[in-house]
Amino acid sequence: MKRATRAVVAVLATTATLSFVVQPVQAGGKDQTLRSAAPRDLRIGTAVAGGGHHVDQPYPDPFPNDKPYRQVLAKEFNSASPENQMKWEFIHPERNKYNFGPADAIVRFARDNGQAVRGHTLLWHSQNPAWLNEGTFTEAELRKILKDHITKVVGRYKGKIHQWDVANEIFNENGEYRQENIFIRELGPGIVADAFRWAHQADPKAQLFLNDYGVEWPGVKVDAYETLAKQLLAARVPLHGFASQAHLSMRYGAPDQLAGVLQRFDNLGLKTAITELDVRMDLPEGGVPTAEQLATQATYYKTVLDACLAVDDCNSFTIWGFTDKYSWVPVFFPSEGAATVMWEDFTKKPAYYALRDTLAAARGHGHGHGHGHH
Ligand code: 9MR
Repeated sequence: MKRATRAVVAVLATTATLSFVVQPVQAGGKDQTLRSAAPRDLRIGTAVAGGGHHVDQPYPDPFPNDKPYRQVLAKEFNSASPENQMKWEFIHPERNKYNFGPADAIVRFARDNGQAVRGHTLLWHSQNPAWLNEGTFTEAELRKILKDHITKVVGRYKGKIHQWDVANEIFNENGEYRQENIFIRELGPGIVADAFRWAHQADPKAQLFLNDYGVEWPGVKVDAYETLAKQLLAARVPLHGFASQAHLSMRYGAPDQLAGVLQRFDNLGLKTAITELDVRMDLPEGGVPTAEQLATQATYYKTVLDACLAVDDCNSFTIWGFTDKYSWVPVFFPSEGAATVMWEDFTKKPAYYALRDTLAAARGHGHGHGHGHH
């Protein structure tokens, strides 16, 4: 976030002009938004709701149907991450059939609203289609399936994706390669490097990331990523970044060592990012958080943002949904919730203001002269 480079001055000038056009509300005053308050070199993103857990909920598909939701999405954010719409089971439901419509719609919306897109994800153990999980393939076939998928999906959005989560959650809590990942299990861990190479061939400008949860504190999982990152870089594999998802629970402390973790990857020359931040809490009887809980939640959000702001090349900060209306949290953790920065009616919680004020202060203190975005 801090370094200035000549090469990006032109890019920044373009970005500045663009954001003036699409964003009449400038930094300062009560009309400030997250994106208008943010330093120019920091993308502020959200997951775009659809697919996954939403499919079983009693509401229409959020992104295409909820107009007020789309308005807040456009106004507050300058980065968008398809929550499920680019995952294998969604975008590649049958072996010879791709379903690009919903992802295309998000990419178009992002372009129309001056937003970057984070692609999610290409190599993961979860949310893979039955034809893949249950098929019987030779090693050569499986390898070709992965290569074709990456080539096709990344290639379709060439030039339109800022960052791709190429490899998602590839290590378990002990820092071992996850054997649930069909590609790693059947083809060996070397497939990770190939996934990065194929993604780079398909879109040479996209920044390619490793992405995981449980890396907010130092430990064996972070060590495993650091070792892998060094190996990949030594082998000249096109790896560009390391991301912390940051799915947090107030049952555990705030991640006060996160800046140090990100710095270890920054030291390797990698970009870093926060990709899926939310902060869940145990809901009291009646389901309404106390003022104290909301204040604590705000400090967790701020801790994570401060960590990103403290590290030079942390250029992308994404929350995993902005409204409790569509959060994955209560569906997966029944006694917990209220994890996002806005209530169901899009009114703002203390956590929203903590983010906005912290962004505005960072911008005021001369951030915004760091690396640009292509
Ligand atoms: O938010 C996503 C939800 O809609 C899906 O049902 C769920 C299924 O695994 O995945 C959620 O997103 C996950 C993300 O893709 C990877 N990191 C953890 C996220 C929360 O589970």
